[in-house]
This record gives sequence, C-alpha cells and structure tokens, in this order.
Amino acid sequence: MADKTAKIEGDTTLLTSPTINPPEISIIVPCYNEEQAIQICIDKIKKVIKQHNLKSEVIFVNNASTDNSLVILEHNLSGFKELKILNEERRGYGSAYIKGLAQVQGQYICMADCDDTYDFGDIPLFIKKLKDHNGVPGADLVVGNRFEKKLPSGIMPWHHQYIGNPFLSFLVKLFFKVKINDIHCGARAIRNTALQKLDLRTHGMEFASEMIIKCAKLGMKIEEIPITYRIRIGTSKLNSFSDGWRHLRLILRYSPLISSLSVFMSSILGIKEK
Ligand SMILES: Nc1nc2c(ncn2[C@@H]2O[C@H](COP(=O)(O)OP(=O)(O)O)[C@@H](O)[C@H]2O)c(=O)[nH]1
Ligand SMILES: [Mg+2]
Repeated sequence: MADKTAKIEGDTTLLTSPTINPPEISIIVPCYNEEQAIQICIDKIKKVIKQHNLKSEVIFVNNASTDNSLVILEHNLSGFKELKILNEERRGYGSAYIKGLAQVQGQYICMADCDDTYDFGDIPLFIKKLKDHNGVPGADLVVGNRFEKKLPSGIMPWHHQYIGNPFLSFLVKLFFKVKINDIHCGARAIRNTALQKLDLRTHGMEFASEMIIKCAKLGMKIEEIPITYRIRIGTSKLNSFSDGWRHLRLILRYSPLISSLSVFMSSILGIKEK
C-alpha cells in the first residue's frame, strides 16, 4: 500500500494506483457516506472504461465519510489502475468537486453522483457532445436532463420534481438565457479549458448552479442531453430547504436584474461601487 500513497497537501492524501499518462477523460465522483452504492458505481465505471477503451482517470473525492466508503475505495486500488482517491475534510458537494477538479488531468471531465442514480454508461455520449465534429466546435458544458424521459414515480420528493427544480431552472433560463431544463442534474461533462475559466467557489449543492451560471455569463456553449435517472441507493444528502435557498441566493446574486438594482440603489444613495 505504501507505494500507492503520496502526501499532496496539508489535510489531503492522494491514494492512487500507478497512473496512465496522460488521460483524455477525467471521471470525478464526490462521495459522502455512500457505502451501499459505491462498489456498484465503481464496477459500472470500470465497465464503461473497458467497453469503450476510454483513456481515463477516475477520481473519487471522499468527503470525510464516516461509514465504509473509504475502505471500499481503498480495496479497489489494486486492479483498477485508473482509480485515484482524494480526501476532503470540508463537507459539501461543492467542496468535494473543488478538491477533485483541482487535480484533473483530462481534456474532458465527467461528473456524476455516487448513488447509482446516473448511468455511467452514458459517459461516451457526454464526451461526444464535447468533441468537435467536422469543424463544428463541441459544447463547453453538457448537462443531463432527467425530465425528458419518463421518471419512475416517487423517484424524488414531489416538491423537488414539480416545484423546486422547475422553478430554479426557470430562473436560470430567464436570467442567464441558457436552454437547460434541469440545472441541478449531477450528471454533466465539461471541457477542461472551459473549467479553467470558471473560478468555481461554492461549497454546497449550489455548486451545480454556479457552474452553469458562470458558463452562461462567459458565453460558453451549453448543451443538454436526455438521460435515464434511477432510484437512489442509500440516503440523499440533499436538504430541500437549506440547499434550495443556497441555490436561489446564488442565482439572485449573479442575476443581471439584481446587480442592476444594486447599482441603481447605490447611485441613488450615493454609495460608490468598489
Ligand atoms: N450533500 C452532500 N453531498 C456530498 C457531500 N460530499 C459528497 N457528496 C456527494 O454528492 C453527491 C450528491 O448528493 P446526493 O445526496 O446524491 O444529492 P441528490 O442527488 O440531490 O439527492 C453524492 O454522490 C454525495 O455522496 C457532502 O458533504 N454533502
Ligand atoms: Mg444524487
């Protein structure tokens, strides 16, 4: 095990099997207490890599799990040469991604939850959308859309499916002129060159919105693809109200309407913009 361990900074240990250099694709998965689903996700990722001969690295960011997630991950190091494990002590979906995205080496980056809801078999579809075709540039960001295909009933709380998600997606479409219908979808892919321009900072679930909003504000090409969404294994880490509020607050903070209002109010009150 010792030769597979390299200290990289302060609180972080990077555990890795010998790397294949340089990967074209980075698959990154945040994980907080997902012991029931993690092995299934690992096996599905291995399968898609093998089937499509993907030149990839797979980064699991363990968010200080208190269950057996890390033990299961470490068991997989031998026999899975693409696997890397990062530990992030700071809790939060965004914290996990910020840690992982700082390490990616691939040209194309795929992201998905560690709960078996998303189909890792879709990775080649996401990559295809990112790549240029016959001189037509590919997308900078591709986001899955869970609502285009029929969802099994009860797959998510009704207030997420019919109120929270549509409302917040509507606001993002309205304010930032993006044609994305499922802004919270965790299955997405982004070009590394695009990622480098984003300076992503939020630590909670609102990270998902921040990525889309910043791409939109920079005029990047954003596309969506219909995906299959399955019933989650294990417990959801999403808190409807606090996470919903964090998304809304972020949308308002970046919205042109609110920033114009604050400039207007500042000018009325004689407050100088910094
Ligand atoms: N909420 C939360 N999720 C985390 C954290 N760290 C990693 N995650 C992972 O982020 C992903 C999204 O969370 P999930 O519970 O599936 O949210 P949902 O898909 O909106 O129900 C899962 O893979 C979690 O394991 C964390 O600190 N908080
Ligand atoms: Mg999930």
